Amino acid sequence: MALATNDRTGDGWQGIVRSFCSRSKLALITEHLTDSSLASNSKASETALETSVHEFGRHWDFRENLWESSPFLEQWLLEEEPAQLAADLFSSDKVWLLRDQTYFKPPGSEHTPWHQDAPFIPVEGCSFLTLWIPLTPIVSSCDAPLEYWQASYPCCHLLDGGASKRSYRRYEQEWQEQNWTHLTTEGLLPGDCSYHDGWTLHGSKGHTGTKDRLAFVAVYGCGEGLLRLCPVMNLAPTSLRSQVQLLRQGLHRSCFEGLEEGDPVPGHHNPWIRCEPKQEHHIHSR
Ligand SMILES: O=C(O)CCC(=O)C(=O)O
Repeated sequence: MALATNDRTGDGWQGIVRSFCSRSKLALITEHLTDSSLASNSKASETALETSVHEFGRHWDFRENLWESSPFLEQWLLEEEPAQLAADLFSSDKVWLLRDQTYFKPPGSEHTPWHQDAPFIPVEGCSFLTLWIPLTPIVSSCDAPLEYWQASYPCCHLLDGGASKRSYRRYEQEWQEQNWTHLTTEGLLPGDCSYHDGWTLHGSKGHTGTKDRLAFVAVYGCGEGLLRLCPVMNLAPTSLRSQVQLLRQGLHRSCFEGLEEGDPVPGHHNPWIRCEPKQEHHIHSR
């Protein structure tokens, strides 16, 4: 396993790992994930979060917590390559699985608006790490690579929470003018992956390529914290506050069902990984 990139600037933390998983194994995972009988959440109906994502990304195949109905996926995410990478990046054995997600986008699909993951997770006191695992080659900018922007100084991004293409381009232009660092997952192949901490700004353009762009996402938490559904966000724009509230409620239902404000996290729905850290790649998020 070779770390090709490991960029830590003022805020956020991002990197790329080449060949973290063999192509043959990833092909099996892809076959499994694209099997139409694999349901999300082991629940019969769509979750609230899935509904809200579908309302925006009309063409996306967005499902979450597939591990709950698939022992094969559960083992991969808790014991094998992604789990080992999470243990290594956190340099910790106190790592648990928050969720998995599919971002399967057919040609013509909508962009993913710029966002940070941490404000949407209803937890205080834990660090979060997202592994973005492409199942199809990200050959060019047409294949909707995941993109990252990092300021060279620590700052809190109070984005307006808008999902329009105009807002996406406006931010991109602003950050370019301010000489922020821009990173892209263009060039990643199945078997490679990209990772970011909960405070890294990321998004992806609309998919203008000709083949489906399939990405699988696993989000891990580190340490123990508390369930926090309504954080104080006095300075944030109203649109961001409502988006945070909506998504925290969605995650409450899909990942922390039965827990109440202030309860300890991880709860009984959130499994610990079964790996010890082997390599030192420290991740420190807040
Ligand atoms: O693949 C995408 O377009 C979005 C993925 C994402 O937001 C994430 O990995 O946190």
